[in-house]
Amino acid sequence: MMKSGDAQEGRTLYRHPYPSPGLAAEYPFVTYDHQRIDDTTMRQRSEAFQASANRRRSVRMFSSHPVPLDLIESAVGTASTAPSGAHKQPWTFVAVSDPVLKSKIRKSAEAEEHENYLKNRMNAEWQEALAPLGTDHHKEFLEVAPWLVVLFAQRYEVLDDGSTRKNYYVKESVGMAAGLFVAAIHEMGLATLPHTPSPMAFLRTVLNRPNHERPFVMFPVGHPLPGTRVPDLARKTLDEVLVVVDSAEADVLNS
Ligand code: IYR
Repeated sequence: MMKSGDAQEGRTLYRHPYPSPGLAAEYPFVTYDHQRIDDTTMRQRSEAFQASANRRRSVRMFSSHPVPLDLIESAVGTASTAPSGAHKQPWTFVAVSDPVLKSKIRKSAEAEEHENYLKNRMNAEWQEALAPLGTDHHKEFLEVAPWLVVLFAQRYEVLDDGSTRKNYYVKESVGMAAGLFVAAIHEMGLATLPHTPSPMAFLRTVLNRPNHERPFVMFPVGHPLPGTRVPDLARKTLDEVLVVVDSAEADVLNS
């Protein structure tokens, strides 16, 4: 329920309210389902979320222990809440548990990565950046993990009559969906690794996806192998990733 004070605030802050009466007459609108939370509770929730997010690690050794499909469905459902250009939701998630298909995907990925690592398709600078992670062309996890979830970006939309419509900001949209997928998998207690075998066009053929879909990233999903090890990496500090422009800072910028 909106209090009359809030309605008043809206009238004084905005000369061009959204939606305009004309827009609301033409398209359906609903009141945003939102409950105002006090600062203390927001801090608690935010800190708990950050602490959980900060425990997430990309894992390369998965257990083969099965994971029920409904958990994958739930993560994809969360991912698909991502904001997208013109609300086109230009993504398709393909969840693979079939061992034969997983094996095919592993073989193709390893063949490409063999070229990358051993035939110098990745230059020295790139290989140097990867050295602390110790990645190589072996991708056994693609077969061991109970699920491979392949995320495709829809370059355009194909309507039922076969005509096409443009999608907008496809990479940005699909990137945000990918981030939410990673968060959802982590939050439910599973692990994943954003994996981009390069090039990965083979995924479209192997999974029989239409021409307007391009593989974007794939995610082996499962329980981490007990005792699995990850590189001892630190995350950048807030100082390194956040610039706050308050009035004092803005004075400097504007002078
Ligand atoms: N796609 C290769 C290489 C690779 C590249 C980056 I950048 C990484 O962060 C990790 C790996 C592979 O999957 O091995």
